[in-house]
Amino acid sequence: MNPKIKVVLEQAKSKIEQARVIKDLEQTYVEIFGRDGLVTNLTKQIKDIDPKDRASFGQSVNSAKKEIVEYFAKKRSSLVISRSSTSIDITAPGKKTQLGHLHLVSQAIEEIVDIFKKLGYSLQSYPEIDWDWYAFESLNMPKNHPARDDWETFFIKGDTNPKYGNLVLTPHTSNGQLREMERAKNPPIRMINIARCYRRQIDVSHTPMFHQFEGLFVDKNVSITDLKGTFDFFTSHFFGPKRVTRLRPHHFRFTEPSFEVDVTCGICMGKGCRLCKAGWLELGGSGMVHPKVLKAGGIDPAKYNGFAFGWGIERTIAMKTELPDIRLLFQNDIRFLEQF
Ligand code: FA5
Repeated sequence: MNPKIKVVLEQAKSKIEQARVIKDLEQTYVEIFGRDGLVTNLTKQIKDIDPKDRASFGQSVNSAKKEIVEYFAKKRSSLVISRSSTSIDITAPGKKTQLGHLHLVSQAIEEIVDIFKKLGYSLQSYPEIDWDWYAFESLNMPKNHPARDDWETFFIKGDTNPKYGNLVLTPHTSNGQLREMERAKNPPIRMINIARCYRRQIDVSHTPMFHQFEGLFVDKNVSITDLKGTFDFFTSHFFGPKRVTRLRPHHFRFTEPSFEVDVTCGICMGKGCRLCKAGWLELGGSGMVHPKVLKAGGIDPAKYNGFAFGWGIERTIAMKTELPDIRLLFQNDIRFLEQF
């Protein structure tokens, strides 16, 4: 190699070698390939070389250029690697990992199940899409009965069974009553069925999808005081010992007698306020299981009787936390959910 080219090559390499950070390397590039750079000046000399040596001089300049460019590339990647390995600032504060928690509805479900387990109830799961027979007919609500209107049901087109009728999105968890009687066959029965329910309703206290918990107790000589005692136990454990229940006569086709269950308002404790008006908030429906329902479930009403109840989880939460609108539970607003 021509000694001039060799000198430039060595100078260029040594300059590149001295670069400590990428920025130095950019400056070095200008010094080598810039307008007045080492290699640029070498290239300018080609025209002054004796014509017989010019070609080989030119080729040597080119191969020196190539070597320098490769040298640059190597140096650049070594600087990038060392930059990334030294750029961790171990004194910087760590990023806080956000911890989630169970949704309010799931928390309430766990709490409710725990309370009823203490009374010997077992949790069962029954379909959320079920036959008309389980949702209505077996519950003493024959086809075209006006009582069905209260449930504002979503019907599923297509599937019809000669014995069981249409498929519906269950409007309440009471379909679990018959299914549990069929499963257990013989009393005693103590069941809790928690499931999603669907109705064509939406406002501050109604959502088209909500959760209910259904309780069913069947045994010999069950009385209304057993039913009332069960509600008092639930209320004092879920809402606290200061709140009490009352039964208000009502009508359901599948219980006789039937009651609405009220709990004293958590704000005024029964005195009456803007939220509750008269001191009480409605928890749900209940009653002594109708003999026709027991019969439909294969249980002899002459030997056994029992009670059933069905309450909305979202409304129960609203009554505990003084929620003004149950739709908040399904809007997934983190600012709301974080509060629980
Ligand atoms: C029933 O659904 C009966 N199956 C309850 C029952 C079971 C009575 C067993 C007797 C024996 P009702 O339609 O009132 O009853 O609903 C019960 C509760 O479900 C209501 O008190 C309310 O808490 C809740 N609920 C009803 N519809 C909605 C809705 N659209 N959104 C939120 N909660 C609702």
